[in-house]
Order: sequence, then C-alpha cells, then structure tokens
Amino acid sequence: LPVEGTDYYGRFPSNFMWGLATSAHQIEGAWNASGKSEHIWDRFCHAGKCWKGDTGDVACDSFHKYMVDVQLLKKIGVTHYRFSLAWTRIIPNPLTGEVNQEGLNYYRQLIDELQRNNIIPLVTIFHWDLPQSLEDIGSWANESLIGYYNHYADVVFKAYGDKVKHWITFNEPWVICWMGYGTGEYAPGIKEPATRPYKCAHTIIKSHAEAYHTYNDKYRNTQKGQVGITMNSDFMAPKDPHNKSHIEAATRAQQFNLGWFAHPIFKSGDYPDVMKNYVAKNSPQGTSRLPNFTAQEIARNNGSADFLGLNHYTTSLVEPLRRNDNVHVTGGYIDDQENILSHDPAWPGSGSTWLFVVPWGFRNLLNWIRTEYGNPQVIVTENGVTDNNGTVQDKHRVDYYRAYITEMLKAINEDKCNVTGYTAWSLMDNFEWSNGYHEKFGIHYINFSDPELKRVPKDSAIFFQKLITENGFPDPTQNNAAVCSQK
Ligand code: GBH
Repeated sequence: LPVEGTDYYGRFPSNFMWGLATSAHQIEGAWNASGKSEHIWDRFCHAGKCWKGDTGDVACDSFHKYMVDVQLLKKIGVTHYRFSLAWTRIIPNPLTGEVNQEGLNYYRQLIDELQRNNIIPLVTIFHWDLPQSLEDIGSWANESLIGYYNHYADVVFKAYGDKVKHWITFNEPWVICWMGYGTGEYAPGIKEPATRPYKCAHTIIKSHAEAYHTYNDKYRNTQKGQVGITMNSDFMAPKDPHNKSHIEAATRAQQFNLGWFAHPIFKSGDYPDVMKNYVAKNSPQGTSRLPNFTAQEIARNNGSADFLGLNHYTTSLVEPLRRNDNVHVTGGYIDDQENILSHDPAWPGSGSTWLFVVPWGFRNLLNWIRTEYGNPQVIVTENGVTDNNGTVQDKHRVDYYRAYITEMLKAINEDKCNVTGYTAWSLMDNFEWSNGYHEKFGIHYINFSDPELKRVPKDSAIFFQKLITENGFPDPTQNNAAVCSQK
C-alpha cells in the first residue's frame, strides 16, 4: 500500500466509538483495600522485579479518584471508556468462588458515574492481573482455570450486563503467555519458552470460548451486548518486499503472532497450518509442543467473538532464519518460527526500546485482518507512543496519533475495513508494568512523586478533543469555504 501522509482528510462513520483506555493494575492502586487479594503483578513488583522497585500499590489512585477520571474523559468528549476489572477485587478467592460485594460495588459506582456523564463502558474482564492463588495451582497450564475464569465472567456479565454492552474477555493473550511464561520479563517471571507459552495460549483460548458461550446461553437475549477479545499485533513486513522467502517469513510471523489466537477464534477453530507445521518440525520427540484441540473444542472456538479488539503500536521487518546463521537459538516459540525480526534504522523511535513509529504498518495490518478473517468488526482497543519525561508539550505524540489515525481513516474509507471504534492508550501516565512509571503513554501527565497525583492535560489531550468533536480530519480548504459562505 502507498506510503503514509497526513495530507489526507475525511470523517469517520457517524457512529464511530472514540475513547481512551486504561487497565486496573496500571491505574487503581489500593492494592490490598476493600477485600482485594494479591495477584501475580503485586507479587512480582513487591519482589523488586519492576523498574527501580516501582510497584502498582498506589499508581494513579483511581480507586479513590475515579470521579476525577470521569471528568477528564468528559472534557475530552469521548463516547467510550475502556477499563478493566480486577478479578482479585471481585472474587478474592477464586478457589471458593465467593463474591466480594465491596469489590463489585467499586465498578458499579464507576459504571454509574460514566453513565451520568454519557460515557459508554468498554470493559476488559482480564488484563493480566491473575489471582496469585491461581498462579499457585499452576496458572494457565492447569485447565481448571477455564472453570474459574468462566465463573468470574459469569459473575460480571450478571452484575454489570444491564449497562455494559461491550465485553473484552482477555487483553493480549500473546503477552500473557509469551512474556509471562516464555521470556519471563512480565509476571510471574517464568522462563520456559519451549512449552509453557503454547500451553498457556491453549487454556486461554478455551477459557475465552467458554465465556463467550456462557454469554450466549445466559445473557445475550436479554442484555444484547457483544463479546470480543483483544490481541496485540505488530504489522509483520517483509524485510525485502521483492524477495519471496521474506514475504513467506512475514506471513509466518503474522500467523505466529496474531494468527495464534485470531485463527482459532475468527477463522477455523484451530491454529494456523503454518504454525502447526513449524512447531511440529522443531519439536524433538516427533510429538509437537503445540497442543491439539479436540473436534468439539474446535467447534466451540470457531466464531466465538463478535469483534476483534486490536492493540497496535509498531511494525517489524521479517526475514527467514537460516539454521547456520550466527543467531543464538534457545529453543521454543521464537525459534519455532525460523525468522529474524528487525527494524528499519530510519524509523523514529520512542521512549520504549520496541516501539518505532511506522504509521503505514497500521493500515497494512488492518487490511491483512480484513482479507485473512473476512472483514470482521475491529475495535482498535490500544494505540499510542511513549516518552520518558512526561512532557506536556508532546508534539511527538500528537504527530504519532495524527499519522496513525489518518492511516486508520484510509483503511476505513478507502479500503472498507470494518473498524468501528478506537480507544487510545492511554488516558493518563500510569504504571507501565515491568517498566514502572518511567515509560509514559498518557495524554494526561501525572507527577508520581506528588501525593495529589494531579492529572495535567498534555497537548495530545487537546488534539483528541478536536479530533472527536470533528469526528476526523476535515479538509482545511473546504472548512474555509464553509466559513466564507456563512458570512
Ligand atoms: C499493551 O501491551 C498493554 O495492553 C498495556 O497494558 C500496556 O500499558 C501498553 O500496551 C504499552 O506497553 O520486543 O520482546 O520487548 C503492549 C504489548 C509490549 C507487546 C511490548 C510487545 C515488546 C516485546 N507489547 N512488547 S519485546
């Protein structure tokens, strides 16, 4: 597709959802208040494994300041707010399944406050904060988590489904499984790249499908909402677009990343063939490390989502790995792909080592999803960029958003991609997991050493206000014409 430019104008569909996104552990604080139990991120950061000893104990203190947050959202003019529920507030002991009324009340108050301000909730049921008690029984390697998760989903559908019409079962299973159990960079810090990520993904896909069917069986007729799942994906571009083996490598990488979850849920009920083949051929004992779904599970997985939530930040270049390349091979999910990932040194960087500014990749990825999965409904549930200083004059963030959102507009208006909403990451600077408070994604600044944790709008907040009011980027020449003719 053609290279990007911001000299492209137009409006989004009139019912387009505009919002901002957060997640419970990254903003709430109050880590042990009102009956909340410990989760794997509490444990991980309390053990000193996050940036300079940072923890989410207080974060933005949204547990107490949620009304302030709603006013920020109102001021920006969003139609939607994406936030997540903390399992450990609602069901502190998943093994008994008992519901904690105080935890339930917190999100009820938030949802009511949003409604009073005409903001529609988009709710993530699980954004990484696994109850420690479930980690201790083997986490996602233990299939009894399917039942525990399904009970939790059932509780929240029942409690909030009168007002919540958009549910996201899981945020980024790829990150949960690969970074939590493969590289160990994220909680719980387990480094078993050969088998654990595959096992984790398998259980999460089945947990998602069960929750989707619970909604269908018990709530859909009366509540009339939608249930989707959010996946993260870079656009995987061939390093040399004229080289056939690079093109194949890029497709393989896209399938190993997005396809790992999207193929079972949006295409066939099962993993992509290329993934099955490559894991099998790299598995030593002749039996693949990629688990099998039964025929019944395939039927349950297939079509088990009303929309695809997409978190997109950046693009990678892909070329095939030849076995004699001088690359360190550890065995496991990355090596199974037989690829080398890189980035173009010309791409602008950010406050995160992995995040390069590549707007054209966004349009390409949306088109890849359109053709691969038959143009499903897509809600972009995260997109954004970092710095490490929190400057309120964040021109680089305004430029990033302007360029990426323009590519999304082209994907909708030119390519007919079925994108129905967009929630930017993030409402405010917050607890960026292992990177603590040092990587900042917010459109509001927070000084985390100031006990008041005041939210200060950045220039990007003003950008969003205008974008949402105008529902796109009106052609400045036509605008002038309209103003002239009014006079
Ligand atoms: C999302 O993760 C999360 O949903 C959100 O909570 C988070 O705050 C936000 O985005 C910003 O990170 O090159 O091996 O180091 C984004 C997921 C995180 C996936 C970084 C890729 C880099 C992998 N991405 N990760 S690596």
